[in-house]
Amino acid sequence: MKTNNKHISKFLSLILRHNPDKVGVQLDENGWTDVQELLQKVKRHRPELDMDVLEEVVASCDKQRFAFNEDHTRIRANQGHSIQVDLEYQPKQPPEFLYHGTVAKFMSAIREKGLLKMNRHHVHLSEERETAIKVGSRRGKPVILTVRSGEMYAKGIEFYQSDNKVWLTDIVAPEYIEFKS
Ligand code: HQG
Repeated sequence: MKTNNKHISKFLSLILRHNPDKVGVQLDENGWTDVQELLQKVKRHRPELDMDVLEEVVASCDKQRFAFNEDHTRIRANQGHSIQVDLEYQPKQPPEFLYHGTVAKFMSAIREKGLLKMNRHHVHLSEERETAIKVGSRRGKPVILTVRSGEMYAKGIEFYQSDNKVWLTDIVAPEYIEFKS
C-alpha cells in the first residue's frame, strides 16, 4: 500500500470494524456496508477518499484487511471487528502448530487464563512465526507463543480462517500453549 494511503486504511478499519456511527453508516449482520453511502459520508472526514482510492486501498492493503462484494457495491472488513458481526466463516482444520505474538506484561495473565479474545471476536493466530513477531512488535519486544492447534482440533475445538489468512478460535487454554519457544 502506498504510505499516503495508510491513514485511509486506518480510518476504514475504524469505521468498518469498530465505530460505523462515527460517519453514520450502518453495517448489516455480516459486516457489509454500501460503498456509495460510505464514500458520501466519509467525504467530510477524508475528502481524498473516492472510488479510485478505495479500490487501490482494498487491492494493495498489505494484510488484505477489506473486501468488496462481486460488483463492488458493498465493502466489509475481513476480520478484527469489535462490534458484533457474523463473518460466516466455516470451521476449518488448522495446521499442527500456530503462533501468537504478544508482550511480556501479558504473560502472567496468559499463563493463568490462556489466550483470550479481549476486545475482538476471536483470538488471532498465524501460520507464520514471522507474522506473530510483527503482531507482537506492535506492543514492544515480542514474545512468541506456539499453540498446539492440531491437538485442540483433535479435542473438538473449532478453528476458522479469515479471508486474509488469519487463524481464529474462541480461546486457547494454557494447556495448549508452549510457553518456552
Ligand atoms: C493479549 C492486527 C492479557 C494478546 C494484528 C494481545 C493481528 C491477553 C492483546 C490482529 C490475554 C489483544 C490481532 C490474557 C491475550 N490476558 N492479555 N488472558 N490473552 N492477550 O490487538 O492478537 O492491524 O486484540 O496477546 O496484526 O495482538 O488490526 O490482538 O497482545 O493480526 O489488521 O491481548 O490485529 O491486525 O490485542 O492482534 P489484539 P492481537 P490489524
